[in-house]
Amino acid sequence: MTELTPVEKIKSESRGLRGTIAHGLADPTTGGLADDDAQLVRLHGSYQQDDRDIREERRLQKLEPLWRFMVRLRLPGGVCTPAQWLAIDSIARRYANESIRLTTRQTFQFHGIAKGDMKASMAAMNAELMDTIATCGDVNRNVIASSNPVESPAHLEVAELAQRLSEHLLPKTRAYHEIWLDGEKLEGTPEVEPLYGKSFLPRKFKTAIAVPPSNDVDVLAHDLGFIAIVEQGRLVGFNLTVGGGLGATHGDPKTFPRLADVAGFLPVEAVLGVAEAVMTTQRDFGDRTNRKHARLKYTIADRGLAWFIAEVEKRSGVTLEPARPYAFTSNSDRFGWQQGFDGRWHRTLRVPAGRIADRYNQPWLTGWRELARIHRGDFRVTANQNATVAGVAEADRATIDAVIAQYRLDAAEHGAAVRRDALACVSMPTCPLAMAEAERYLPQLLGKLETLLENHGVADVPLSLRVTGCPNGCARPYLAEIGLIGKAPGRYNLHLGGDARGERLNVLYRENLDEAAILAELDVMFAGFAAAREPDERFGDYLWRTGMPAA
Ligand code: SRM
Ligand code: SF4
Repeated sequence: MTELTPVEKIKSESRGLRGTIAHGLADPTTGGLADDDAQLVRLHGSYQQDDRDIREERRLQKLEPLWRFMVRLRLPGGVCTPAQWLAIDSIARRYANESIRLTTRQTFQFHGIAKGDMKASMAAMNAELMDTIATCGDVNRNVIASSNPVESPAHLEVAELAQRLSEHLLPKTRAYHEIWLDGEKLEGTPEVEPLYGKSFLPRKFKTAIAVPPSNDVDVLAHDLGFIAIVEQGRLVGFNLTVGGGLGATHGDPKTFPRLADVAGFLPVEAVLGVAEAVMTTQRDFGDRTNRKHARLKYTIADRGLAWFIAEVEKRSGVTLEPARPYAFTSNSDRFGWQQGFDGRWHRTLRVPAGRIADRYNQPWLTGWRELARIHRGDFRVTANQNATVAGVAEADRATIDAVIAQYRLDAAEHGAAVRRDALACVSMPTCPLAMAEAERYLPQLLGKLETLLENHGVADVPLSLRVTGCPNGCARPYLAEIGLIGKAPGRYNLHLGGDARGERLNVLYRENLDEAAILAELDVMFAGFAAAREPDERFGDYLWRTGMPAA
């Protein structure tokens, strides 16, 4: 038998995710945690990182890496109140690196929190009823859902379901409260982890709910997904999707991005039971001997969809019906004011790469704080790294607009259309897995692409560009019309041909290109696109129609 991975031992011997984290937090001789605890702390929503910009300098000075923590909030459906936003702002200013990072899975990240400030940060989140439980690690992560707030009653139901699903699939250990919030220790009381057992899941597990025609959550990129079926204005159930996932390793064909399969239809009341069955099937059959082969997508690819569905039906007692018709039209966000079914207004604002900080001529951290001070609805974080000021009364729109104008919060919405849909993962300097820049490279790249697109007269055509610093795919680059996937500093693999609905993977076109080569390739293709484009045709569709250029 092949051996279990070391992470399996760490989880199963962790005493319900406690390990020696509490002890490590109190140890003033290092800014980090013991190796095993650094793994475990992920299941509490934090990653130990160091600043890679100064890693070498510190090594030469024989100093330990400058350990800091990235902390990710649990925010089902991306919903947060103004009071919560103000707490997030204050944590970012006081304990983190004075920025807030909106993620591709609808939540907030803080970067740069020192070990000594971790408990105070967690307490500040808890004071506003926020936690970070299970946002990282081998558990069901933050549940995401179509973020358009109250476009219809079905959207409201889905937002509420995201919350319930998240709660339902949470680990039950009290370790989080004990370690971070000085909660009472339940000495001697054996804890039962009904859904996870001692070893939790073989790998991360992600859940999303989409409400067609919007696929703003890229539901097919998730291990578990639900596509809302609305008939005669009523949410009647969901099409279940299983086995999506994007992470891959350069040069290892056994790893691959995979779109989820649509497995069948289920009524609303069956969702929690079926979700549990999908997750526990993966818990019991996922590969615990190889973390590169441990996601649900590989379990399904190896054993077959029919086997998987039969197992889920057996566990849940639910027989899936044939999938019902649905159609996605877009996986991007809609900017500008939108009116919901209840008459209230929603304003999604573009946040490039999800980073909200005060920069020269762009005081966005302060601007968003001012919005939170006056706003009487709620905020929604979108899975495209943007945020929505949601639930605004007609009478309040002018005040919101004034703050937006004062702090230039809409500055990123101007220029070529590609600026509005582009995504970039965090990458350098905090991500330990980054091979190339992403977030910090995006502004420069967009400027150059914009010039090319303008030269060819197609700058107004929507275009999805997604850049990541490595093949793990955190900005879902494999679904973009143009995906750039980091290979080495300044070099990327160029992927082409995603659609604009999150339903088609792109293909690797050229490897290891520098910027000049990328722009040269795209220049030729944009010229062809401009000349031969059919009405309303997107770049990715054009490439397929005209025969994808051979690599
Ligand atoms: Fe991710 C690991 C950031 C969404 C696939 N991801 C990481 C880590 C934690 C690096 C690490 O393991 O040490 C990155 C932290 C960087 C930093 O400094 O903040 C990181 N991932 C992110 C975020 C912040 C990217 C962003 O720019 O928004 C996203 C946080 C989402 C959230 O709120 O939970 C993020 N990651 C994704 C997505 C997109 C999605 O889920 O829709 C994917 C692809 C989908 C998927 O999971 O297949 C993704 N992240 C990965 C993987 C590859 C997993 C795999 O199956 O191979 C890793 C590496 C790993 O798990 O070993 C990873
Ligand atoms: Fe880091 Fe790679 Fe994810 Fe980017 S895609 S955040 S470089 S793990």
